[in-house]
Amino acid sequence: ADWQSRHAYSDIRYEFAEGIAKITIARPQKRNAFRPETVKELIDAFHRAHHDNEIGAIILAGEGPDAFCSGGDQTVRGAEGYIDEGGTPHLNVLDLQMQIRRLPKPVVAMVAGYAIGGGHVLHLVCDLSIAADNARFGQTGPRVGSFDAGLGAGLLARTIGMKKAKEIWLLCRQYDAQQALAMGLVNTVVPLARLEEETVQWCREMLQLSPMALRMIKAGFNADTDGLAGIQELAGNATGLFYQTAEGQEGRNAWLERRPPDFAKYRKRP
Ligand code: 2NE
Repeated sequence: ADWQSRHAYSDIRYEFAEGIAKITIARPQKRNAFRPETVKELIDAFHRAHHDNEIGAIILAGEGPDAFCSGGDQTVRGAEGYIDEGGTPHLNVLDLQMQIRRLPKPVVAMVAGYAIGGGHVLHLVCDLSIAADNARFGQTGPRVGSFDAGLGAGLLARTIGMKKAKEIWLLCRQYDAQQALAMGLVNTVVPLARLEEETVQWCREMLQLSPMALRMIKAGFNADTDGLAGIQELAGNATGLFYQTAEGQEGRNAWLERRPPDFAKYRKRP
């Protein structure tokens, strides 16, 4: 794809081509570990992609062949969390995880190299994961004094099953791309040289499909895991569809015209 930069950031790149946004964590010297500023920029970029009518699918990637993301930047981890340049501690990647789930467009993780720790959870929360043959997956929390007992645990268990999810967290091993494929942690594995081509092809296929149907089915997949907030997402989409009906518009019109609404003409569907 012919990527064009759409906004300049310091820690990430935000590019666009063919209705696809590509968001790339660009700290390869740290295996694309994120610091609070990185996450702040990612949240901003995902917000742009969310609200851009031209964009129908989003790729999340890491710069270079060595890593998708190695999680929180341990060099800025202070006594109270990951410290931003102003000295304030954060765990703002949890907001990013939920943002990806609530975003009503498919998000595809394009994984070359390591997806480790909080970086592993980032690929997990994406709707699809395309892995290069050099990809390696794992959690390190219990080794480095951290854990993600939210989506990092529960969504992992729902994705690959409870026993395997517990193994990943309780032993902190690494798994190669074929092992990840076998446990249903990624959708496909391709040679590193073909990673972007394959990922873009998956996005192109989704761009041929109904955006509303994709939006509804994504919300449906996430609804039970996200509880009432997940149902709210699904319900908000239903309200959006209802607004587009004559029946929904009759209520608005009646109010604007200062008359009682006439809903009698609408079918009481079985
Ligand atoms: C990712 C991994 C396995 C890569 O190993 P390797 O051997 O390919 O590279 P190396 O030499 O370890 O790393 C290259 C450079 O990147 C830095 C390293 O310190 C090294 O820097 P230099 O020595 O060249 O200056 N680097 C790598 N990962 C980093 C990180 N996370 N923070 C800061 N610098 C990093 C290997 O590097 C590794 O195991 N990395 C650590 C993975 C990790 O434990 N991440 C944190 C998990 S906790 C978390 O992410 C989290 C959470 O649990 C809950 C909420 C939010 C976040």
